[in-house]
Amino acid sequence: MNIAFIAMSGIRAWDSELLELGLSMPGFLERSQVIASLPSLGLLTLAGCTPPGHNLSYHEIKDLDPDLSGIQADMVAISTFSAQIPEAYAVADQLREKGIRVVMGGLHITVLPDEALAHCDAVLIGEGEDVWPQMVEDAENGILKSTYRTDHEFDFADAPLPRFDLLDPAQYNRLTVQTSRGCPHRCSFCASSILLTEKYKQKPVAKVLKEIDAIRDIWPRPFIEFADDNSLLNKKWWRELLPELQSRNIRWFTETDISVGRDPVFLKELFEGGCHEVLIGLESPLLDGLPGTELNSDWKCQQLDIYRRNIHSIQSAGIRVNGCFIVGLDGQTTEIFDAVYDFAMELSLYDVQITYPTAFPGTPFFEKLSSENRLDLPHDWSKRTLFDIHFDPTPMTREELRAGFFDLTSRLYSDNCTKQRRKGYQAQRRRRNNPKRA
Ligand code: B12
Ligand code: SF4
Repeated sequence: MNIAFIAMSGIRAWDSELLELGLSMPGFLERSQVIASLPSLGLLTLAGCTPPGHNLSYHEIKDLDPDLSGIQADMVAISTFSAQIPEAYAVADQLREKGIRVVMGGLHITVLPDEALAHCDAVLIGEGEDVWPQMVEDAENGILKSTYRTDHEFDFADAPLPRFDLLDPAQYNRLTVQTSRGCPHRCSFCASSILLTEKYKQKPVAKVLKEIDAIRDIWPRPFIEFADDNSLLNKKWWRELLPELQSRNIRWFTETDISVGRDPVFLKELFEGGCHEVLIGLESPLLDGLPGTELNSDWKCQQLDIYRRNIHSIQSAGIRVNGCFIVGLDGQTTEIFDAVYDFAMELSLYDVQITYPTAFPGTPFFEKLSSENRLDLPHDWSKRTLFDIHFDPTPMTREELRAGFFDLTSRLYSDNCTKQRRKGYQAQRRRRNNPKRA
């Protein structure tokens, strides 16, 4: 069969005033450009476990003609998150009208498979690796079922090599590798791979290196983004990987939690192993909004006291922190805007990300807002962008939240403020021990 993989590429946001503002903010624009051009690792992974004998092609939706004439396939696999789901369904409808079989999967479809089945021939609920080969075989034999479901945890020891060779590397400024899936925490709003797995599981180091080497075959000096929920928890595992990354001169970025700042020795090893930046969900610099955010043990509340110390340790070690704040959490008042601004400036956060709370389907946060009748109805999944308000906040009004968000955006991402934060970061590094990268 000819199988085409279609990724709903790009980032989404609908608030036109915010977009206009963002376009004049160097800091905002910079991050959007970096992240807008990442390929879908989910699809490349499926391509990697497709049984032999099929012709595979990978497409970003932004590169296809509106009539989808570039897609000549027997079957199309679409991966999408919530924000692009209406577009993805429109693409699926269009392809089916042409007589092409369409299958869908991913985080949104896993939660709402019946919604998707109105637009495609088959859905996959859960992790893809173990079930995808069966879906392909069934499609080939004309016995494709409508619903497939993973009934056990996928073992990362069997992880396939994603088909990076299907990409045109000139289209991307970084590529992703997944080292782990899941997270030991349970944040009420989290719609990441904790929706796919109960466990925190890691790929064998040798598999990760194989993926990195496959990327180096198409791109000699790549920048890697580890597409994990919470990467840096298992130091023993990283101590195996880091020297290998160092010897390959790999530069990388990842997402983790604030606990990484506790151990200066580990931070030094991370720096030497090519870690450039870590994205950390700080959520709030004030206690307001934090209680009840992490559902296992209110972990995020307990960490607030160490935010300053740990961020300072990480940045002093030469690793940039991208601090992420959610403004508009229940309990936050308009004080939150100045608090985030002051915190980012005081700590000289190299990068900052501010987003609205977002009710992704399948999350406890969604259930809470829904039971309190605070969500805009009917559900418009396209507003689940992190940058569009789609619920009634409390105690702030929507107007206060939006106005405060705009004001904070224009202050935080202004040229001056970005320069000042980055100058502060450089000073932190110099003051510590002036580390030089290998
Ligand atoms: C890398 C990343 C991106 C990249 C690349 C996106 C892409 N095209 O894949 C960039 C930076 C572009 C990005 C952008 C956005 N992202 Co993003 N991103 C991630 C991140 C960190 C990792 C995703 C990843 O690569 N996972 C690894 C792969 C292997 O897993 P997977 O995709 O789930 O695929 C597996 C299964 O789901 C399944 N599967 C997936 N697709 C399909 C399709 C078929 C047919 C089948 C059978 C199976 C299947 O099989 C795969 C193997 O098991 C996650 C956080 C996380 N840790 O999950 C957020 C995350 C996915 N992003 C999120 C969001 C909100 C966005 C944006 C909407 C933000 C915005 N305002 O625009 C945009 C839009 C994304 C887009 N255009 O697709 C949310 C999505 C939540 C949701 N339910 O919608 C997440 C979970 C983070 C969060 N804040 O909670 N993102
Ligand atoms: S720490 Fe991050 S990845 Fe883990 S559950 Fe919370 S939001 Fe999700």
